[in-house]
Amino acid sequence: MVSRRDFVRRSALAGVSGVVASRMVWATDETTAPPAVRPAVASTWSFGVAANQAALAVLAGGGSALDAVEQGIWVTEADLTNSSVGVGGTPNADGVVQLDACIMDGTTHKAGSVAALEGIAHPISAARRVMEQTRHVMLVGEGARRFALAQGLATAQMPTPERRAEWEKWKARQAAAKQGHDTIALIVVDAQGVMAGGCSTSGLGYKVPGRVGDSPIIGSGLYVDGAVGGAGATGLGENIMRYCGSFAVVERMRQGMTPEEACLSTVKWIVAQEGRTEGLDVNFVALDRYGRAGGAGTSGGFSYSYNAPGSSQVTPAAVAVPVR
Ligand code: SD4
Repeated sequence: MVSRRDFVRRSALAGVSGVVASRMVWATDETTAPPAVRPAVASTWSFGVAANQAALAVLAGGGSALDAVEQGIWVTEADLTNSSVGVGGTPNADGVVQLDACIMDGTTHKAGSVAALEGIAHPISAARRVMEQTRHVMLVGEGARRFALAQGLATAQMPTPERRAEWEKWKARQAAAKQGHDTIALIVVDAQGVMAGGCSTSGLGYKVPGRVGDSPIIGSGLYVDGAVGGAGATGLGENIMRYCGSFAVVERMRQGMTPEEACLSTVKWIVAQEGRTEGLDVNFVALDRYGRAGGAGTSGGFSYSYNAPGSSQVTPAAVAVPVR
């Protein structure tokens, strides 16, 4: 039996050693640290540049890293030409748009998430409200929708007429699921090194109603640890979530890999497990706490966007070598 006094003393000692240990790690780390470029924002695909710029503007105006993530992703969610995110998203097999999103605070490791959310214009804001206004991490379906409405979040008519027409054509043909490639995952590091990230998607086009992909799953579509960095995913969620892909990338950065090395190593690991690159469609973007970005994927066509004050780049991601 541990007496109360013992317990208090042990806890205090554990607390002290915890502080010392983390300071030691910090000190060692800082001596070998690369020069930091902060603030910086990285996100999936070339359209991420507009979201990144909005995020940087929020930081420049004194907003927090979380504000920057939310406002950055708003830009993509409001873009009707983007057929895989927000209001312009592609519906499921029933013709209903079901949106997935999540957000994560790299400092506290708090997270919020919504899945299969219908009729709400900005699922990233619903995810943030889940994180900040409830004691939960994830809300789905009708419960998520009712929560978002109670929070006063804006509604939107979905699908758009264009997506509806596409869905009708698909329905007539009953073709294979539409392979959309527009999910946004966005990671921010502010000038002080505070990190946050978010992810938003309508998921795989014409999916089975109720299907949830990697994007709203913490550790799969997104993971942020402010002491290390953050990562986000895009591609075929079924192949990302079975490997906790974004968490795997962050853990590799924790072991000392650069963001690009960590993304590539994770993709190679998944490719090796699966014994194929064909049909895998697994892609990651990562940003570390020094503001270095990187990306890798199986698909070849994947690129990621990086923005910092005075710098805007769209970089084709490294591609994993096919298994022979
Ligand atoms: C999903 N990963 O729901 C998402 C889709 C995606 O680019 O990223 N498309 O599987």
